[in-house]
Amino acid sequence: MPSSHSALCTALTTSVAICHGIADSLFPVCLGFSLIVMYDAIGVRRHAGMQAAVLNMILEDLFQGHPISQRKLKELLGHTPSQVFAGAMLGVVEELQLALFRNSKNRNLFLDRMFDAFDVNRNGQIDFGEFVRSLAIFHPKTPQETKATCKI
Ligand SMILES: [Ca+2]
Repeated sequence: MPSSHSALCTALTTSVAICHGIADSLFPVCLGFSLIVMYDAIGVRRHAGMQAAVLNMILEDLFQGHPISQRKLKELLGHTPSQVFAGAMLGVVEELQLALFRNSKNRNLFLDRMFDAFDVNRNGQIDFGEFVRSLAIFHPKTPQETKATCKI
């Protein structure tokens, strides 16, 4: 089963990347948070589940017929790396689909961001000068400082 924690974290990170851009300071915070959660799912939580399975077996063997507790320790705590990867991809794909096709305003967020990047004077129209100036961002000889000002 894909990791729902990983899906949630990558969906959050993808959403921040779409809405604010990867240059925004919020993006590395979300990315770091996602990586920590996924690392814990594979590491700490998974191993705690494995330890719980061993403890349950030991308690069964030691106190056979005389259980010290009716409740067993929860063994399914973490995820395998492939479950975390599947969860992470699920979050990214779902968030991208939402941004592209199914948001509440039935608008394409990527196209809106592209339009906003081209419409420099914010008059709701892209004139020829804005179009040429915006395309120049993609030219290999455009200085990096100029490219950095483009927030697509
Ligand atoms: Ca304009």
